[in-house]
Amino acid sequence: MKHLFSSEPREDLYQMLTVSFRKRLMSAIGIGLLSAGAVVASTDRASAVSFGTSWDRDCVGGRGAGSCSLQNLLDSQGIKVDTTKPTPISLFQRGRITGEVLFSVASFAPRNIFGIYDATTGQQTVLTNGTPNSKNALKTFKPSKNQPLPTLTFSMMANNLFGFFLTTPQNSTFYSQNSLNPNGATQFLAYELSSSTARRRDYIIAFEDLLVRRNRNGSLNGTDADYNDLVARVSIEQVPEPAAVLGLGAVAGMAALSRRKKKEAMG
Ligand SMILES: [Ca+2]
Repeated sequence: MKHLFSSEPREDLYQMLTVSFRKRLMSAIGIGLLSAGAVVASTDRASAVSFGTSWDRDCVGGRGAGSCSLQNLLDSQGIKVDTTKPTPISLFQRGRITGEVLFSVASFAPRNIFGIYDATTGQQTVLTNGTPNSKNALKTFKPSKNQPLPTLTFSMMANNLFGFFLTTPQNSTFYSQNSLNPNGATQFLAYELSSSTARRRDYIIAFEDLLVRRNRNGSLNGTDADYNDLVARVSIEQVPEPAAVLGLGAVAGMAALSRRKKKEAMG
């Protein structure tokens, strides 16, 4: 077996799901519209993060819990990111999204549903479908010395401002916007990579799939907050606005018309 799981980008990967609007999602609309104007509540973005000790063991380069930390796993893949300093972004500009899941150290992995949601309408587009053993389902993938990298890639167009979501088998959906999560919990981290250009933004994104909450004494309650449960590399490339393309089309049409008129006049 060449890869633990392997999937070519396919049309059927991007199953469109229309979600019923719940209260929280309705507030997403307001927040989406606000952020379009570059005004976002600071609680909506993770600008700092407090990692817990991972419950996972024996990842690459070691045997203890530390070997499964997000930092160690990214380091092991040669990705230069300081995980203590996430990029404070929760919604992303429209564009062509390409990327790949890097790893998913989670028992929920085969049943987690990962995708994007339109910040304005709340409409979700699924990237990995959460059906165990299906071609587009994730599998638990723990990088270690002898395991090849998975190649679950995705490529799709986001026509509007969007965020990322993760729906778990516990029927929780976690959003890149903290304000949509229970108690405003931080379930999503983003790290912009130095390979970003003016036209293309590159990120590492990371989800924690158990609700991050704390006891009164500050200790974690029911979660390890290790953010290694679904980690992907994502690029978002700017593309011309549909209106601009239409505009160019109209200009070309006018030019053709005027050429034809000239020709008619001459002929
Ligand atoms: Ca976790």
